[in-house]
Amino acid sequence: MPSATPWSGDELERFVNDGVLIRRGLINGPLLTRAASLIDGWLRDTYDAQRLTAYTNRSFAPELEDHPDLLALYGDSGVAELVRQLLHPAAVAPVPRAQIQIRLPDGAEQPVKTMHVDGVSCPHLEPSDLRTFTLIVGVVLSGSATADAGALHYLPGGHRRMATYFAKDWALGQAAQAPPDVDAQDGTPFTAEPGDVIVMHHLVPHRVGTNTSPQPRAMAYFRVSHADHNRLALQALADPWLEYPALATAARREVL
Ligand SMILES: O=C(O)CCC(=O)C(=O)O
Repeated sequence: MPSATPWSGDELERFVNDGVLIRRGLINGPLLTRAASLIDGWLRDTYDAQRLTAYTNRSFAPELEDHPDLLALYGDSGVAELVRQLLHPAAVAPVPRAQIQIRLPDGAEQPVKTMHVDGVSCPHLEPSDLRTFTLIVGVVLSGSATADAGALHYLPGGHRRMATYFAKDWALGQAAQAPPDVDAQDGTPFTAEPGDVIVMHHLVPHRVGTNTSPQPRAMAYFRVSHADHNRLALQALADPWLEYPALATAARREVL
C-alpha cells in the first residue's frame, strides 16, 4: 500500500493558517485510472439528466458511493495516514463512502453553489439539520484545470471568520449559509490536474461555479470525522481546533 510523505512542519503551519493543504499528483497509476474510469462509465451509461439537481445537492453516482475503487482513493493511497496526522492523537472515524461531484460543461443548467460550509443550512435539508464533519479530502478525477472549468473555489483562512460567525451571529435553524462578507468573495480556485488532492478544514467556506470548458470536471470527496464528532459537532463550529488536539497548541501560538 503506498504511503505518503508526512506533512512537514511548514505544511502543518499552513493548515493552521489557511485551513487548506494541497498535494499535487499524490494519486496516480491504477488507483487513479480505476476510479476515473468507473465515474466516466457511470456518466456515460447510468447518468439520469432528470436527477441533476439531486446529484448536485448530494452526490453523483450514488450507487457507487462504497465502491472499493473509490474508497481506495482514501484508504490505499496514503491519504488516510495524512488525515490521521492532522487529527493526532484523536481517533478518526471510518470513512465508508465517497461523494462524487461533477461539474458538467456549460449548458447543463446545473445549480451553482455559493459560498458555504458543508452540512450547515444546506438548501436541500431542514435548516435545523446539522451534517457537519471535521475535514474534507477532495481528489481530482478529471478536468478542473482552470478557474472557470468548474474548479472548487475556497477561502484561505476562512475557518477563523466562520468560527467567529458561528460563535456570535449564528443560531441553529437559520437559513443563510454564510455571512454577507464571506458570500461576496470569489475565493481561490483549486486549479488542478487529475490525481491532485486537497485537504480542507470543515470550516473553510467554498463554492463552485459553472464549467465553461468542454470537459466534465469530476472530484471524489471524502468527509472525515473525529471519532467523537457527534458529541463535539456544535462546539466545533465555533472552535476550529477542538477536534485537532495537536494542532490546537500550534493554533494557540498563532493567536498569542
Ligand atoms: O463540486 C465541488 O467541487 C464542490 C461541491 C460542494 O461544495 C459541495 O458538494 O458541498
